[in-house]
Amino acid sequence: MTGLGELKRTELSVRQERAVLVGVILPGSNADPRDPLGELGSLANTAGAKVVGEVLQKRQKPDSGTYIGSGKAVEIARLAKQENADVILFDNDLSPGQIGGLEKVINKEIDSKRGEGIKILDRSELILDIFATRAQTHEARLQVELAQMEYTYPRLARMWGHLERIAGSGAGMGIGTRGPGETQLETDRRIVRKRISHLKSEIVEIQKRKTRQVEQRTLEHFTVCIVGYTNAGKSTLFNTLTAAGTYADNKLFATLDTKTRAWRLEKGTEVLLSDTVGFVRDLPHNLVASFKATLEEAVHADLLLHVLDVGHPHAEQQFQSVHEVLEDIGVKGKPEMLLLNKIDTEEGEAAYPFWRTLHPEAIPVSARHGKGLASLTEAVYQAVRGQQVDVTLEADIANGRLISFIESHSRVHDRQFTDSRVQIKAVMGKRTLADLSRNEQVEVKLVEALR
Ligand SMILES: Nc1nc2c(ncn2[C@@H]2O[C@H](COP(=O)(O)OP(=O)(O)OP(=O)(O)O)[C@@H](O)[C@H]2O)c(=O)[nH]1
Ligand SMILES: [Mg+2]
Repeated sequence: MTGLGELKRTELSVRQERAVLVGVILPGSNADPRDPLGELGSLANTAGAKVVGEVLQKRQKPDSGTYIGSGKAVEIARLAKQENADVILFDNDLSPGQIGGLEKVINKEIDSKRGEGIKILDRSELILDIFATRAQTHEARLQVELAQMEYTYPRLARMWGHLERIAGSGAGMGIGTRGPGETQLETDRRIVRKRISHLKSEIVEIQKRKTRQVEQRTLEHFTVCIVGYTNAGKSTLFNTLTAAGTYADNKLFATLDTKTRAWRLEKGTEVLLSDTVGFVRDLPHNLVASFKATLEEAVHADLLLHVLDVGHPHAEQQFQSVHEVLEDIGVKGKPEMLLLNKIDTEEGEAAYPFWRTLHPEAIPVSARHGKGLASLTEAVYQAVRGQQVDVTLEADIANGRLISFIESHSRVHDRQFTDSRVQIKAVMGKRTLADLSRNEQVEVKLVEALR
């Protein structure tokens, strides 16, 4: 992947750079009116950039050539020059044509002698760039690459178009007069198309395998999935509950791949707990599609734990965005517990009573300090308990494997021994019981099932 790989890295990634943020507020915009560029700023920091300036513009509708209008673009250019910025980040999604228009106006104004000129990225490209650096599993990497290629392809094509005109000028475009550059462009385009179709088929294979895995797990266990807006504290909660040591960091999108671990509620009652990627408003469309797979745990879960950073100034919007994304990926009407997180902070402490009046069942917690986790565990236990049965099993004493299976998969409250038999009274999950009854090698007698 010669030419393309380089283009991607040099043109479309954000590192330790100086960034100017730009937002255009249209009627009905989703941005927070009190702090319209706040989230873009967090995203920029997450990508490693330093914000050195901000420009806001209210418009009735986007300018077709430059989105923001060329007068305002000149203003952005002056600010960027004054602040010695490397990159301009737009909160709005731009068409390839608009990026081209902006580059022209801005770089002309800056009178760039720095070769390439200043980079311009939109919000989706920024999110994709962050995803690209955070992706940890093979699957996540493939998914991000695909989304990036699909989103970016028209833009690359535009760059190529530009080069093509240079290659073509003066030389004519007839057969036999192709410049060497042009051949390279055609090769690159073919590589992109081939790569996209290769990525798609590999992802389909991985997803099939994964769906089978998740379905299998769901059959055997009660599954609980943590969801929530990015940076809400999902991984911290996951770690505290399972002591698994997942990466938690004060950066957006610290977790990109779903992690699943056993979470022991009390002896004999264990559920599978999954941590997921953070949600964000206006997720790039390609990403919603490709991340549906990493959210498969949420699709199949018996219960969702929705973690909310309750003291966050945009908590309400984040709460809503999470439900929108869930709906996008086809999760509707699933049992959900709302966790009001970060109540140890001043903001959290001030905000959670308000949320409790709106959602009386919500559980205030501090994932970081382990507060409220006993109530959470109890509530989840009750949810699982609704799916459990009281049983009396009878088995041969000599069948040690079976007995230890029963003891490790249930809560035994009584044992009676008679000659060569043992009678066990226990509480266990319906699924475990179903498994036991189905297994022909198991000499188990179901004496009674109370529920
Ligand atoms: N004060 C306080 N901080 C918390 C609490 N829970 C999480 N945090 C902090 O919030 C930041 C984000 O936590 P994570 O657990 O990484 O959040 P996440 O929801 O997994 O984020 P993504 O994976 O990026 O979507 C970290 O700095 C945590 O230490 C809490 O209960 N109280
Ligand atoms: Mg996380």
